[in-house]
Amino acid sequence: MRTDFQTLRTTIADRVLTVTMHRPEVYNALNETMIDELGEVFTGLPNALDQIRCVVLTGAGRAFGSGQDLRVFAAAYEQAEPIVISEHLTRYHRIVQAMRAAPQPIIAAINGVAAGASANLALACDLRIAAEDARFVEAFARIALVPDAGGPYFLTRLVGIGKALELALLAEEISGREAERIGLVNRCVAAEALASTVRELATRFANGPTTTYGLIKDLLYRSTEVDLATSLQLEGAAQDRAFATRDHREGVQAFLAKRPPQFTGE
Ligand code: T3D
Repeated sequence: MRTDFQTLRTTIADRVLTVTMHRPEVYNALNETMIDELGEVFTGLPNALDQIRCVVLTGAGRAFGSGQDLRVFAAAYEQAEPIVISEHLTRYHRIVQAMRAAPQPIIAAINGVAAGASANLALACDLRIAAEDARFVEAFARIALVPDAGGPYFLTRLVGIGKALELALLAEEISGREAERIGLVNRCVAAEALASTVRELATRFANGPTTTYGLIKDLLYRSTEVDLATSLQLEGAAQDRAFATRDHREGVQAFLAKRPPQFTGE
């Protein structure tokens, strides 16, 4: 995976890829380059399993991200050829679909404000850890847009339709603590503990059964969309595949030998 991105900083350490959205002067607003670079990183994950077994997505400076760069919109209104937003959105959809398809667990480390499409990219991650001073805002209605970038799908599933409507219609900020209380984030921690909390989780995932994690992700996400009978079929098919992994055998052998398992991700 290349590392010479214009709008991202990426590092790989101990099989954890950290992706930092890096336009701090505009709170990491998503311009075309950043959207496409994120798409490139996340679509590359299935082919990088030997190097990367967990991903952390975060923002540089004081924000996780402020959503779509609104100066790009303002410039687009002036163009003779109007942009078709649904076409533009497919570039966000590429990121969201790739996050969901990646076998590696993806953690959002929410270090500050997360607004609009940036908030919704955090929702598309598998786990969210927020700093106490993080803020979330489904900012879309403030500029008379509907939530996008996967927000309608993930927001309703994470907090339920009632809270999702409140967040989307009022477009008011909520704190990291409130986000934890309503289930929008998994954990809210003191700002100074964010990096160490995320590192601990990421290390755990990077040493875990990655193929099985991918099966778990796929099974649980798909189970939110299907009836019981279909979910039971899906779990059978997924368990056949998990049962055939090296890591499953290693897990059982380690249990019987009373030693910690050494998972390779296969
Ligand atoms: O197909 C498509 O692309 C459609 C997709 C749409 C997806 C969307 O994301 S729509 C929603 C877009 N985002 C917003 O509407 C949020 C706009 N920003 C804000 O409401 C606030 O900036 C924040 C709540 C995020 C943070 O507020 P605050 O008071 O802490 O900071 P600030 O002073 O407003 O912002 C700091 C700087 O970042 C400031 O620059 P300056 O004045 O110091 O030079 C501000 O202009 C800049 N900034 C913040 N958000 C954006 C931005 N610049 C460009 N685009 C932004 N979205």
